[in-house]
Amino acid sequence: MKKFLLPLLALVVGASLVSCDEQPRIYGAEPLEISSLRQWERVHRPTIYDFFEKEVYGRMPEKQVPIRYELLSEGEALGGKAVRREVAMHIEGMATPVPILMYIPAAAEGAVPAFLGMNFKGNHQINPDPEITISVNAPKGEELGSDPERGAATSRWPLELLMDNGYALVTIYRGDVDPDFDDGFQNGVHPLFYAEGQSSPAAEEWGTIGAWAWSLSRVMDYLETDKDIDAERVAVIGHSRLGKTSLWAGATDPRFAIVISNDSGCGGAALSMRKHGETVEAINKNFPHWFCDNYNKYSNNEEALMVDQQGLLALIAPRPLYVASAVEDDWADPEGEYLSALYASPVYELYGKKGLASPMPAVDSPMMEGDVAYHIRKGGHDINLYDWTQYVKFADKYFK
Ligand code: GTR
Repeated sequence: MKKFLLPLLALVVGASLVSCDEQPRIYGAEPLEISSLRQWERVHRPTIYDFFEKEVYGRMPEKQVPIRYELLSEGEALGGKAVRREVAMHIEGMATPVPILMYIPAAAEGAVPAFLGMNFKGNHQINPDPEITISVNAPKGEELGSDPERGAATSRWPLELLMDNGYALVTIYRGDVDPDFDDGFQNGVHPLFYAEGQSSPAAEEWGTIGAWAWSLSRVMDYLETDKDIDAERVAVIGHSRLGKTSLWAGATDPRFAIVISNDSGCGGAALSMRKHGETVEAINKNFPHWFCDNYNKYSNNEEALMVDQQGLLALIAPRPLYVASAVEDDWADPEGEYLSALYASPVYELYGKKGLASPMPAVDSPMMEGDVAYHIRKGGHDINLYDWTQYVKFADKYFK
């Protein structure tokens, strides 16, 4: 008799576990109150992940293309504070390699943690360092990329701060992966993945943000082989459209140990259903190549979204997340960015992590006691020393 009892018990327990699984639902722009971690991981997370893949950023290809990494140059930089390294990422089929630019603290003993982020205007614009190779794809006429000047974006990349605090910086130029204009996906990485006869991504396949995020993962593949970088301590960071990119990279690749979104706004951290500042319609109209085709369904139809952008942030849990805004950046809806991080917080709490506190903090009063951090600083749409100072502090909590 006894020997029948045990399997019977297992059957009953098993059945009740299955039957109490919550069903996926329309989440809207609400706090993600899920009854258990198990429900989150088994039901809600996969559903929400699937939604962002098929309806927002588009699915990345399953197919792999051969990628080879080649050391291009190495030398002392920043008056001896850093080692500058350039590594070419040769993606088979691409006309030009993607140069990875790295600054590694010279004083480091052993592998260091790093910040990895894409730049807007070309590697040579992040610092006046005359040894940085000029990005060949930083063309005239491309939006924001027309200025060939060395060091033009120095204020966005505080290398001294990073070196002094023991962090490496790793960056690539967005235009080397997928140029930031709508050409029907004929240039950049997309064509490498077309099936026979295909000439543009299907409605649920990746747009430009998806391609950029994918490329950050390919940089991560390289970092895992670089003995000077501790690949388990890499924070992915981005500003604005590249903040949308860092969030999607963080959601799709769990190797990013910290995820940082600076002024990412619509299609990034901000809630879309508030329709404050940039709307889904505006972003799809002005940047038709950023998202997948399916995202057009939500132009002027935000209520139809299964979940708002808090769902994207929750996909990053339990890894530390930092969302930041700027007071004058109303187009990116600071309050919507804050609320989104707040509404993702219950998922962090399921993992025993500390979510974001309420109410929204005052200007220049970063909230980083928990694992979901937020600040709103004075000034406009930009990433500056103030922002980076907070990100270094936050990273120190986990990486030091
Ligand atoms: C704006 C766009 C935003 C933001 C920004 C940027 O024009 O409306 O979504 O991404 O560009 O990337 O600087």
